[in-house]
Amino acid sequence: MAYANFETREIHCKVLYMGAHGAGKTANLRSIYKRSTIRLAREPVTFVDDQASPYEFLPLSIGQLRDFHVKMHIYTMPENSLYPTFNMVLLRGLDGLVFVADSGLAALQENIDAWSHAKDLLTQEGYNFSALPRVIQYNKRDVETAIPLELLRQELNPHGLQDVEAVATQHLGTLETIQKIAGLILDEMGK
Ligand SMILES: Nc1nc2c(ncn2[C@@H]2O[C@H](COP(=O)(O)OP(=O)(O)O)[C@@H](O)[C@H]2O)c(=O)[nH]1
Ligand SMILES: [Mg+2]
Repeated sequence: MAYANFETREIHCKVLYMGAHGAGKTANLRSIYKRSTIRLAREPVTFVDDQASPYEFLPLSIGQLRDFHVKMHIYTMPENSLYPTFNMVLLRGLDGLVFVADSGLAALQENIDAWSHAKDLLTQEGYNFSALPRVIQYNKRDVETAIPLELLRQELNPHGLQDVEAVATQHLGTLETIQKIAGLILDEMGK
């Protein structure tokens, strides 16, 4: 849960990136790191689960809110992890969720399954899924087989959540995604 430390004048919040294997979670973290101006870490931290599906962490400063410095703790969770207890720990105290989808046609079913899996995991952990700040990112807009945006929206975003088009490997849409989720979280805190 987001918290404000009045002594250090910091607000901390926790965001998790989920999505099918290969959708671009790692590419997002790398891009955010590369494009962020205030760095809190030397690079994203990788927790190797197996080489192909790492968990990652990146602390990020996202600026000032009145006289508070807002810090975001960003994690990625690999799909199909062999460590359910690790997932449980990562899921504790979430303030927001970013779901990264691969826009390529061949990945559609995997995206749908991963999105439904994300919902199940969060619900099992006691979250009211529909009340949690969520942003959907349609990544890999550059691939030849990219599904038209409106169709992707129909499949993955019937409720009209905030969404962003991205090409993480070209740093397009990655910071915008963070800004959107941060905006939703801070709105929520303001309530
Ligand atoms: N063409 C293209 N490739 C991407 C994009 N984002 C990620 N990739 C590639 O897709 C593969 C899987 O990305 P990765 O970030 O490791 O996916 P993860 O499993 O969700 O962490 C890698 O080879 C990336 O370079 C993108 O926007 N466009
Ligand atoms: Mg990854």
